[in-house]
Amino acid sequence: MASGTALLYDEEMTRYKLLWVDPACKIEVPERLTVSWEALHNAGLSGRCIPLPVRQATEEEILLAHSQEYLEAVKKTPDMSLEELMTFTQQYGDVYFHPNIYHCAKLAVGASLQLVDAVMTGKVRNGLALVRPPGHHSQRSEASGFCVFNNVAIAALYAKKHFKIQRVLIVDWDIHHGQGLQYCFEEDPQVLYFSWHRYEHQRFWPNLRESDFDSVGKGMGAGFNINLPWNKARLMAPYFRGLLEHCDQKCLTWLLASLQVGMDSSDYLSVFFHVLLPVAYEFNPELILVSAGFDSAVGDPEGHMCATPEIFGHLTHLLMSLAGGRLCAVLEGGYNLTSLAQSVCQTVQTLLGDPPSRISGLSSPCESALESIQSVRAAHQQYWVCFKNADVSLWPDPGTKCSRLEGDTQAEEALKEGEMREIVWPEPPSRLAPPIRTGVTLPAGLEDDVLTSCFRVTGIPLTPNQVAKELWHPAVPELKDEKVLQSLGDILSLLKEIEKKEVRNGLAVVPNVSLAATFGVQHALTSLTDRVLLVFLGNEAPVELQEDGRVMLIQLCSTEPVETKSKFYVPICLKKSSSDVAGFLHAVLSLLLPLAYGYDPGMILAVMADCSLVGAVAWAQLIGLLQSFAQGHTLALIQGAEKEIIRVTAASLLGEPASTLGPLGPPLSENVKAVEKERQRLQTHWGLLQTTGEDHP
Ligand code: Q9C
Ligand code: ZN
Repeated sequence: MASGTALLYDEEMTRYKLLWVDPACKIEVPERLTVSWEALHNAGLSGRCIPLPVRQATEEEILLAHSQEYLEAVKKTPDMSLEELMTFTQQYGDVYFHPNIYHCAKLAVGASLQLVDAVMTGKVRNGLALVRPPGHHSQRSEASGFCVFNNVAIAALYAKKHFKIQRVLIVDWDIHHGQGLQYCFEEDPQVLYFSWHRYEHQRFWPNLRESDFDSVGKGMGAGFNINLPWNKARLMAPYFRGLLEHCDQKCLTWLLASLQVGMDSSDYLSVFFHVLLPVAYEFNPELILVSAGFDSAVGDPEGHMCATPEIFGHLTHLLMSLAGGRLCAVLEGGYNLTSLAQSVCQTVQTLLGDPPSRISGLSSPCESALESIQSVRAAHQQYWVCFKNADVSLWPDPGTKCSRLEGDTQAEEALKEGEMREIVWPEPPSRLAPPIRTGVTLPAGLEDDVLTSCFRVTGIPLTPNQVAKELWHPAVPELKDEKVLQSLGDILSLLKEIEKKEVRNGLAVVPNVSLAATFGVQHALTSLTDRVLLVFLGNEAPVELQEDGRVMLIQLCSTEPVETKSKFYVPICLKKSSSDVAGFLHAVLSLLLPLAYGYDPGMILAVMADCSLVGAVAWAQLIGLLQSFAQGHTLALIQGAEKEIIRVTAASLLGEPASTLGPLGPPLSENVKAVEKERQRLQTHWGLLQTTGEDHP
């Protein structure tokens, strides 16, 4: 299994800049690369990566995505005078040329290809290419939006050509629409392009009709182009103008600080849960390329969004469960140097395998985001079975648009300067990177190469009285069993190691999983955290839940559970779930992950009571995804000792990418219905479960 994170960077790519006055281009500066590189160095992250040399792309490689005429034209730029450069630049939109940009553009493509090579040959698991100029706006015969050659497009075509792969997923989380990527792949069913972008009903650059949700791809590529437009109007024009007129500077500053001007982490995660991830799992990519623009982070002068840099750690982590972990991130935009550097660090630290930070205070996506989610799901329901079973009868016709909100450009201009000075956000907390990651207590005789990389923890001897005290229950008959008592000592020992930060997560094979889970929850609540998420696969719910919210129980079972009104108890009854992998995945993506993000647990107990409920690969995927939460503090408890389950659980806890789920068929419709019923019951309590706007419940 490939391991290691590649980092590609060459100082040469800082050696070009804007040589004349152009307000549209002044934000694209060489410091974008130097601050990112220095931040990685200062955080001790670049030292943990595998440095790979950057090379120039060959002409043949550039011609994979560009025309000969365009290449010949760009080739002449190193010899142009300042005046000639300015004239050459003028034929394109929002881009500039410099005598050294051709050289840098060849390095940017070459770095992306070196990264693809290293990942596809298994030299590394994943990586990031820190490059300038960016690529996703550049087209076959056109430079655009600071981009000269389309780094990611060429990388995808190169991967298809040299490694004979048939499914590449491109995730473009830059705040602009990568129209160059869309044009390159819109007829290609082997490359799935996903982009979210600030759109504002075509008022935002590049102002293209084809950036809307109804551009789904063409011909054979229909369904393989997914656009998620962000349409929130930032200023409610008449209302805001009135306020401005009666406002002094101080009042204005306060007003701006309290205004939510863009999408936040809740909006981004909702799109991942309800649009991108379901399609991505169904597509089953062999490689993921990320057009990693960080102008979608807070503080950016282009994006004006509100998502904090920590979110990129999570977006990265959510994608790392796909394609066997083969992920290549290539820098695109990002113009607030502080926000950019922090976001780059968050991304790289997740690629390296450290658990993402906890994200607190997530709420619901905003109305406008919900409307876009709903629209794109409706537009794509004929192409993807994951959208097919949901009730779409109430969805708006994808052809109908909501009324265009009038922006007030004058007010916007007046505000820009002051606004950018005001945006502040807390520095991301330093993340946990314990030296040893997975503690195990296992029965003897279970030797395996995966398990040897775990840290063997010795159980703490317990008396029935000590256990009874912890459980607040004087007489538990099972405690007479020596093995049961010993397994509780194992759990106690693992939890203490986690508390000491000696290990991040743990695995125990236990004879009585219900008692073990109850004991684990109680102990975690006493000494580790005030919120435990218990993910329980089995028919007998183990703990008696209090309504105080200190425990959330998500139970996957095969028998009909009792009706509940609790927002902390989520029973999901799945029929034939071990064969209906698609149904299981639907439950995980549309219910479990949004709930867990909303709940923000400090500890996770993942309990496998009944191995017949779900296959080893699906379970391993779940364990991998759960590492997004609680700083990776997961305790996995398994009843019985099915060797394969133990092995894949340990591998996932160690951070190895789970095997892919393979091509997914349609989920059983009764399972989709069961999930939908719970989702609807809970969506008023847990906003990340929502998929539809208020007008279309
Ligand atoms: N207000 C990338 O992020 N428009 N390109 C600038 C200035 C062009 C962005 C308008 C933005 C291009 C890779
Ligand atoms: Zn951008």
